[in-house]
Amino acid sequence: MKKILTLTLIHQPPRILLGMKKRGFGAGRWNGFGGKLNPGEDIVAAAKREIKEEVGLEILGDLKKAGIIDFSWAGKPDVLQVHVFRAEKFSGEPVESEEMKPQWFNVDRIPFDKMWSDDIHWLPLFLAGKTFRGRFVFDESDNTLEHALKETDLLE
Ligand code: 8OG
Repeated sequence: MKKILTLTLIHQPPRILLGMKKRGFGAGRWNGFGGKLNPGEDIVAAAKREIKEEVGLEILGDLKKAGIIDFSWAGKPDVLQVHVFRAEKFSGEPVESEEMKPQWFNVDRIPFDKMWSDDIHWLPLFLAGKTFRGRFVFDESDNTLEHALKETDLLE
């Protein structure tokens, strides 16, 4: 079964806003903001809702699609399809929520050792303003066993 999720990173060079996930899936890792779609909700609306819920920010202007990545675990049929968005402008101040503790990082000091193991592969493309399509397979400890990643202009 394929599940669609959103992931938005707020990038204001030379800084990027990440959140420490405090509970649930991916707890203990720095990440962008996002989650599952509500029934009937479109992907961009879901991405904006999650940013508001998790870090209290209203995105100004368009969310730009940066990439689509399929994640799966070896031997398991389920696929998480994560739609990655970039945002630049927002109104409000980042606030800590039940789910996330936000912090700005300089792009030279991204805490990859406390992030999902795939991020070190695709985040450089994101930071360079590229669009990409990727596929990662993890082991049971979420280490990347295999991956494919390419720059592409064509994102659905
Ligand atoms: O609703 P929930 O908090 O479970 O959503 C999970 C969030 O984590 C969602 O924004 C998508 C994101 N996410 C994954 N897998 C990975 C991954 O491997 N790397 C990164 N950076 N984010 C991920 O679900």
